[in-house]
Amino acid sequence: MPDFQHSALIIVDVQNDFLPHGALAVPRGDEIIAQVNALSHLGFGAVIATQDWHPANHCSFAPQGGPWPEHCVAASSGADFPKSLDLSPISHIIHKGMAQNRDSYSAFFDNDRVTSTGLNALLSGLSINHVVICGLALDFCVAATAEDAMRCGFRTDIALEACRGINADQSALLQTLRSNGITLSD
Ligand code: VGL
Ligand code: ZN
Repeated sequence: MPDFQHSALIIVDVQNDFLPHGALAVPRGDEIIAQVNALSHLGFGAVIATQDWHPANHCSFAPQGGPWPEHCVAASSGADFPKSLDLSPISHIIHKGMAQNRDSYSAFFDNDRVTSTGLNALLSGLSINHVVICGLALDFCVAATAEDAMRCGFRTDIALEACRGINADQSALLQTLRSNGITLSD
């Protein structure tokens, strides 16, 4: 059992655009929502939810030369949490990817590895030393969040049953995460 008082749950990018029929749908992404809702009621000291929150002309979008279809435009319905996600246990919401000229996969830092979202200071201020991460997509924003959580000194678990990835084969990724000290639980 984790020491819940000093543990935070980080729910990464459970947003309509990453669910089936969304603009950047993660296969079977909807299957995690019941698991996420169960985790969020376990009594974590903080429950953080992130939202990918891009300006309309974000550099990650294909028309701007980026790798992704337009998704999660700030305050659009695609950026909303799905109705099935229980918002009541969520203590803090972190928006990321708001700068036009750089992306932010991680909940902690932009992809420049410099600009902070403030999550590290927020968790440290709450005496959190352990994080459990779940959400979408395992191979992008969940993995980047877990790697940064380790770098920031948190004991870091990924709740695999409450994650789905974009790529079909996650085995190399899981090996890398494990070798970086991240605990994969199910
Ligand atoms: C994500 C691609 C682009 C994610 C966000 O949440 O994993 N992936 N923006
Ligand atoms: Zn994005």
